Amino acid sequence: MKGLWFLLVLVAVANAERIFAGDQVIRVNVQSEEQIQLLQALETDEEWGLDFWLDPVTTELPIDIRVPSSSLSSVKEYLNAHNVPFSVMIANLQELLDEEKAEMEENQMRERSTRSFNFGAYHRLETIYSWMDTLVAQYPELVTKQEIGRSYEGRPMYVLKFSTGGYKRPAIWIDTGIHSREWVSQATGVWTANKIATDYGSDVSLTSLLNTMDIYMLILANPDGYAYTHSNNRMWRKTRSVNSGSRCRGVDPNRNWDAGFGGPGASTNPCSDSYHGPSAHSEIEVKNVVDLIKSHGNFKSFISVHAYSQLLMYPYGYSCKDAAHQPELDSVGRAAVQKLTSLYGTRYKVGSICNIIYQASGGSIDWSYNMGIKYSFAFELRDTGRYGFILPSTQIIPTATETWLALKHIMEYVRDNPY
Ligand code: BHK
Ligand code: ZN
Repeated sequence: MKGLWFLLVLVAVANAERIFAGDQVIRVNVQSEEQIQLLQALETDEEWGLDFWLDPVTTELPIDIRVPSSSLSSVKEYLNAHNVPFSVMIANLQELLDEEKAEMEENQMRERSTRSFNFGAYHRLETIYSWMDTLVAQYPELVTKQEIGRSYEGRPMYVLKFSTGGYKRPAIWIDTGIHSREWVSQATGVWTANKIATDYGSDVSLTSLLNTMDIYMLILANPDGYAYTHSNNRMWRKTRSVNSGSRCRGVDPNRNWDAGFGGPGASTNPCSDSYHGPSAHSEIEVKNVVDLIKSHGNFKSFISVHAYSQLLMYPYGYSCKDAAHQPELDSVGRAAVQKLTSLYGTRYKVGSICNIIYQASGGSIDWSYNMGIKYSFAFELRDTGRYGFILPSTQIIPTATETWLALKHIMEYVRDNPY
């Protein structure tokens, strides 16, 4: 009898959703290299269990850290003792998460009773996958769904292909959600796919684009991670693969590409959120994309969408040297951001990954660029840290709408500048 109870409790604990009661997200404004090193020392400190939302790398950017409630006083004492200024961005993370969950559940009920899909809401994986079938059914002449492989845990990975015909036309790649907790990325992917389908035939420029080019969208680039953010841990970023010899799971799928793999700006520690994995393309989710891009062979643009910080970046991340096409990429990026900003005044920074955030090796757009896909870009969507990864769903449509202007600019430029 006792054994049975023990088992039940074990199962409950194993499947329990992580709560973040009393956790705070603090913003640290470091003022020197020494202070950065002080923070870096805490990155893999297991005792305090800090979760860096923005990494400690330069003095030019804020560092956002989720501090577990149990470590709050120690962390604040530590920062004060070293004269490191900080402010509290999110005073009680669980409160935000509870609101987010309640909103999702309310919306789910509404969607079920009205048989509709709300683009201004966050959705679970199953809902997004069944919405994809609706979109394909609505626009069968334009949209097809293609399984590019399975995730580590066996979930299908679906690409939406927008094509009006032809064989391997020059194509544009857009992936969202490679980091599972960056929810506005996947939500923007869903909105954007719908936008492309509905505007084809009425938006003259998009129509001309789709008459000569294809667009591929991978909305859930990290399906296991995404499912896990709903079921167990809202703050999960990596894949869910088992790391041999470690009790920590997952690889950072944006450190796993064969571009400066294992270099600076990636971790060798399987417990780190930027763990690069045992080898390049070890993650099946990354390998599936690599195989599709290689076998297709005619991608002209590769765009990867993250959140948050409001940045538009181009290669390189693994090196701080200028890419061969730096001036052109910079001017395309600046023009794209100008369009984005014109809608609601949202401000973006433009630059190479290494120059505007930090050196980061094994990133997807460095790989695509080195594969010869010149127009390789990465977005970091809203916001700049007020809500961070927990961006309220009221901001999904405004974020997607402004981002569309930038995406469209890049795509039109690619159409008008064949190479
Ligand atoms: C984006 C693209 C390529 C290399 C780095 C980045 C920054 C991104 C990351 O991989 O560390 C930051 C991030 O997830 C938050 O979206
Ligand atoms: Zn990311």
